[in-house]
Amino acid sequence: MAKTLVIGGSGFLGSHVADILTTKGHEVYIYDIEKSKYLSSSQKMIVGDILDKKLIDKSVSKVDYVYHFAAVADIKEAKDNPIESARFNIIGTLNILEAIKNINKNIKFYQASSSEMYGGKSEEKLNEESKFDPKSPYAAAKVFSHDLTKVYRESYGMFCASGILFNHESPFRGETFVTRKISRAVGRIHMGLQSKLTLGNLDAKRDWGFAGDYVDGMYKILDYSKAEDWVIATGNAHSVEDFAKKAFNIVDKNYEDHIETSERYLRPNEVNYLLGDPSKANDLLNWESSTSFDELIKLMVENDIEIATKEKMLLDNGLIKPTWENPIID
Ligand code: GDR
Repeated sequence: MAKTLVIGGSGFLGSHVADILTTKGHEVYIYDIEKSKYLSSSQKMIVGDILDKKLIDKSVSKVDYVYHFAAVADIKEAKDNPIESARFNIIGTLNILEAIKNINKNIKFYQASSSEMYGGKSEEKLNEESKFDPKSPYAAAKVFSHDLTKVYRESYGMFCASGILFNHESPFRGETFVTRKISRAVGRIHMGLQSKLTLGNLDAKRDWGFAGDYVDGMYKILDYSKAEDWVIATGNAHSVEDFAKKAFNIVDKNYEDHIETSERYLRPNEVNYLLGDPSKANDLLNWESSTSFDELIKLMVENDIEIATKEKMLLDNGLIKPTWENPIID
């Protein structure tokens, strides 16, 4: 049975990957600073810091595959705490690669690279050869880890692959990310629990796909005959405004009646436009994103209407207090 370590496996993407690997018959070890909320009975949990070299070594020595997601993934949080974030987002990767190099060079390694590395200045379709131009400490750290993955691949003949994921969303997305922030608000507005939603730059465009589809892409990346870099994206870009408009349409509301904008959510060095070209993964991995933009919005909004319905019931029964006029903080 294949043994796999998912570092950062309690997080959004890591827990999705841990799940699919478990269903594919892998023995899964989740490594994270906190216990996974989604831990299943067959998965093993290792609670530890990515900088704990001894524990990383011990954990790596048990497995055949390592997926590395541990990072401060919230771009604002990484900007506000750049030194703390760099510990995870830079040194963490180095710790894992060193462990694999020293313990067993046959272990296959997956690096979670990000479309943020491109910087998003132009409207070109971005592929594996496109130039990086990071705009935040988060993106700069991702470029470092991406390059390091290539260095270990080329210097030591290790199987080190990177998946350059464009924005990946699902009902499990954290509530501070814009798609979930919108779908949560739509659910609550629909149930009469809030009236306004405050956002930042409505013109920013992203290539948004369904995280469930992308997990399959990541699996295929380590299953491929060679370690390479891979863009995982839908090939379509939409604005934040498009997302909001469609999300409010689902509950027959006009987004313009509910959305306000505030400087508070604007980014100093904004990434305006990100559009991926997934041709290489389509052709060689036989992977493609199968959930459309409209389907993605629908599944997120429906999930959040269900959550808001439960909240309304608790409120009506006096079990929670109505403190949520504008509930999403950042
Ligand atoms: P992103 O995701 O930064 O692309 O990174 P996010 O959803 O935070 O922002 C997308 C775009 O929406 C604009 N925006 C807002 N963003 C937030 N969070 N809140 C708002 O109110 C708001 N209003 C407008 C942003 O300015 C931005 O342009 C995600 C993360 O998962 C990264 O870890 C990952 O690497 C990339 O996707 C791919």
